[in-house]
Amino acid sequence: MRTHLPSRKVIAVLTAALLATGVAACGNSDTGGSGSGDDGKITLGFSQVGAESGWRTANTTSIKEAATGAGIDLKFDDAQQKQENQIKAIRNFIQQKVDVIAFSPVVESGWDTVLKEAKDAKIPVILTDRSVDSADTSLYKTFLGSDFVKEGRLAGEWLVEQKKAAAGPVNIVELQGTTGSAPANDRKKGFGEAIAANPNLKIIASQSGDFTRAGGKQVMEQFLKANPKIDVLFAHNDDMGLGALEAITAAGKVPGKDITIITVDAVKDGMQALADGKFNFIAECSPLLGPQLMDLVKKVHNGEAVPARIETQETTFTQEQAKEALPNRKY
Ligand code: GYE
Repeated sequence: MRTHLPSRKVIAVLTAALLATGVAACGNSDTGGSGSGDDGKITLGFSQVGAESGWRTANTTSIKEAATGAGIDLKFDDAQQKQENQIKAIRNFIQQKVDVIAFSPVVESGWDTVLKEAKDAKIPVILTDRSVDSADTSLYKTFLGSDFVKEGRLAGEWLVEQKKAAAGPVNIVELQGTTGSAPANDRKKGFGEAIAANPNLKIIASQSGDFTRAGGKQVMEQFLKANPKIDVLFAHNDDMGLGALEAITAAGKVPGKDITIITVDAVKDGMQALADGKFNFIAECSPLLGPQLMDLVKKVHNGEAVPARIETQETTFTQEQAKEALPNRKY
């Protein structure tokens, strides 16, 4: 048997590899380092759902700007709409000993274990935008966000009023948000409860478009193929409604006229479609949660008591109201 001494070339390759790992570890400031201390700033680990919609983009901007404004050191992670990525990000934040963790849970279920880990590490958790269905509410300090059931109900009540004179069946198709997410579950519930007031109003098809334009377009194409008579579309967000517009136009129908379109969010593109007469009604959902979140971060970090639930203030828009509001719309 011959023993080999490492050649010069091998040593050079090994050194390069070591250097590369070293550089990567230093350069990865988003996931490395420790919590507060060095500069006295509060460190907030925030796990965002993804970048699936105009709402989400506005929400991310609001959070980043508010953190900078409040002098909070933000470690931001984008989970690309995957729960496993959010769990990983939260575990990273725990390891880094951040001061506070906030996140917008992509789905409602399956958080108890990781939330318990944060609690054991004595890191307070704030839920923003979406909630979890954990029975143990001591796993988080507060939930800041909208009342999604109410949004669905407002959308449904508007439709009931519009169609009160309808003599025959009104066929509704529903584009649901991400399966298992709080806004999809709750908007469906609120809308369904409201339209139960008129037995003529029937949901004939309901499917997830994952809160994206592409999803909305694709599912609407299927709806149109399978159902010759569609009177109403209820989309759980503007983006899916905007995607559906393309499918509706391609099928030779006039959105806003042949098909009444109701959405949720009221982001700029949605409001534009409403002002243009392509959408008929929007229930607002505000993404501007950043300033309130940073306030809460400071309070829980100081050990101050905070309300268990903080609800966002919202309204609704008709086509006329959208025309008025559009010039001043920030997102
Ligand atoms: O309506 C949708 C986004 O959780 C309220 O998520 C949020 C929803 C919003 O993708 O556009």
